[in-house]
Amino acid sequence: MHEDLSKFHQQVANLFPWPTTAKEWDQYRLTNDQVNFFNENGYLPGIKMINENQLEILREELFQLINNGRDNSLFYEYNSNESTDPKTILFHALGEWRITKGLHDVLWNPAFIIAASQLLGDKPVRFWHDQIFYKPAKQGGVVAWHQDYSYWTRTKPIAHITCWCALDDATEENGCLQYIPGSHKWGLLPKPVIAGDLHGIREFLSEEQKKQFDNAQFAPLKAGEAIFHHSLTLHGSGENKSSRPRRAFVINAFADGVVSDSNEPLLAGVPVVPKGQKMEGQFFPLLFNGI
Ligand SMILES: O=C(O)CCC(=O)C(=O)O
Repeated sequence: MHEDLSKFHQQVANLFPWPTTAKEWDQYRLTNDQVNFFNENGYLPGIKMINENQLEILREELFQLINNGRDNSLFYEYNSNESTDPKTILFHALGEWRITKGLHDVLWNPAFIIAASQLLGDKPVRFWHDQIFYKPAKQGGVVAWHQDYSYWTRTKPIAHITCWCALDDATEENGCLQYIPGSHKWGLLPKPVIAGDLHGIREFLSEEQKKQFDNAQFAPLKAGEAIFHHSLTLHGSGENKSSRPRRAFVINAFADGVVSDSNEPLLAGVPVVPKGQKMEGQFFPLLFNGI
């Protein structure tokens, strides 16, 4: 039985050096241009998050979880293959921060928490949950176009952000993320089957919105880089037909103050946060309260 690392609300392996002065924090700050790009387009690519050493540790942890994690009850969700297409594979799991030290410590990566706070409008950052997405070489499945918040309406108000972090170079060939710039201003859409038809969302879109797909942008990343997106930004990713895997972990967070909007457990195995009550406690730690 693994120790549940959700009890620890700071780094446990000190994978990421913690700044001690304001100047050290400043090196992680986004520029005004980057924040403006995010506000205009709903995403921000190319943020350096992880060095070579850290990458090696995280890839090894991922390997162990993908190969030996199935029976670990600390996962909120574990899908060896969530793809609805029998010819492809999409590994998708939630809750790895509770299990391995590196994937726990990524939540307290200064480069993540500073950027997340700025992109949330200079707010304190609270953790929602994490995810692993793994598309194996040659047969990696799609993630349908969607808005993250369409799966999260059990929490409110909308003040959520996603940080997708590449553990391999992510390219058009191996199924990197794609975005519709500005779609975070469209309002909330219905949710499609996440690992189903790539274009399932289209049945819910107006002709004008469908036209915006002509302007879809691929978001290739180098291993160790992250992309942030707003929780209403429409995004998805295609198959991995290349000879290389496409591995990534994701941190989902929100501005402190978000409350539960459900009397059901918000994540499998996590005690109920009654409707209207603030999200906090063991499973929803405050990651950053300003410097
Ligand atoms: O890894 C992918 O292709 C999809 C990730 C995603 O949808 C997300 O992080 O919100």
